[in-house]
Amino acid sequence: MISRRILTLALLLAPNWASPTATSPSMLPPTVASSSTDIAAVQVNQLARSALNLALDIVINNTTSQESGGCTMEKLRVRRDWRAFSRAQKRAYIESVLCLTHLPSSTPAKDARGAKNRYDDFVAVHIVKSDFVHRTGAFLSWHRYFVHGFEQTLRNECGYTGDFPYWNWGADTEDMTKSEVFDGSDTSLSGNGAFIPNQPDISVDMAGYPRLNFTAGTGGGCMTSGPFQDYTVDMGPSTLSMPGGNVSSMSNPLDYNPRCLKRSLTTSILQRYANYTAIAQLILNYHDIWDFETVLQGVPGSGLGVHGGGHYAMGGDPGRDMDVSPADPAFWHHHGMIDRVWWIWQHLDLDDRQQAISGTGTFMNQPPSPNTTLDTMVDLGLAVRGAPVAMRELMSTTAGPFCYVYL
Ligand SMILES: [Cu+2]
Repeated sequence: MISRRILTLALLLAPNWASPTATSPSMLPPTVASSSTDIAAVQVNQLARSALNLALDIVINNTTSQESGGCTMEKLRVRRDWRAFSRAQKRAYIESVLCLTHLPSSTPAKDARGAKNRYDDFVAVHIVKSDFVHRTGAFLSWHRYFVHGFEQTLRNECGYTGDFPYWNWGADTEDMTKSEVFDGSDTSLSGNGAFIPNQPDISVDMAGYPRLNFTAGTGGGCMTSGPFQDYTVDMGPSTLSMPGGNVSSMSNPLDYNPRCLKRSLTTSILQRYANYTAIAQLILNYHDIWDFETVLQGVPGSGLGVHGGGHYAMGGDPGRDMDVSPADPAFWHHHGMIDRVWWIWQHLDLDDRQQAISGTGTFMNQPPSPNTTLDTMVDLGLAVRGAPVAMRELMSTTAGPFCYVYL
């Protein structure tokens, strides 16, 4: 029986589904990023389409299912732009995230006193691992595993059956408050925080590099609408950039410190760092994994990259807190897109890029530590119990523990 999923994918891939190798010149993916964001938007789509074709070829031609950890067309999941979700699909996703916040935590109080519910388990492990999974060789793959672990938990413990979403940054650079992710409607992840006037600029200090300064944004206070209005951030702050340049942190960020979720949507940051041209440039201009992941995370002292850009554009608390950032439910949408960009980049040259790793095991190699390799073991702590896995298992989205592609 041909599964409906294959059929759906076939329709999505038309017209070049029938003969993916007979690509006409106009269908060739671009090699130079356009400075026009409108054209760059089309380019990013073309690049994603070509990655999808390649990924599907691999899954379809994979006859021995062990080779790919059992990823077949029947099992393959498709991650989609939040804007392409129907209202009902958005509600189902939101309900499942809220469901996690109502399930008991599986983290013992001795490990994280502030982990009060199942959602918090993911925040706790991110706080604990933060210095080992940011600006390290494990950044991209650990977060791929982390997002997947969250997705599996939504499915296994909250009955979620829909697709996993991503936040397509480039679509929201006109006005973040109108974003389908952040517009405050009942199908969003809630909106802006209440406006706090006269806030000084945000000033980001990164390990002694020149500071980066940004406007404090259009909110700053507790969120005033949407499904997560009553949601509580339970841990942190840990590394929270405050207006005025200070960093706020608890002596133990795993302690219980319940407070509202604050946002300060800052379109100018998203526009500067995560517009379609920036996305296309990131994918097309950097051929080495070190360059790619450094630009993606922001070259220290010179920019935020798409990664920091997305987090700081959400703003507020924990949006500007590297360690506690998953406590904002939009974290998963943002990191879905981070993973998608990496996935597209990998598929431009799978031979050289699929298994490419660069970096050590500590944040900006402080303190110095050995290089991360394909044999380095990583885990998700108590959020998703299970044996640690080797980095090599996390490099393909259609092998190892994964079986998904992006539209
Ligand atoms: Cu992170």
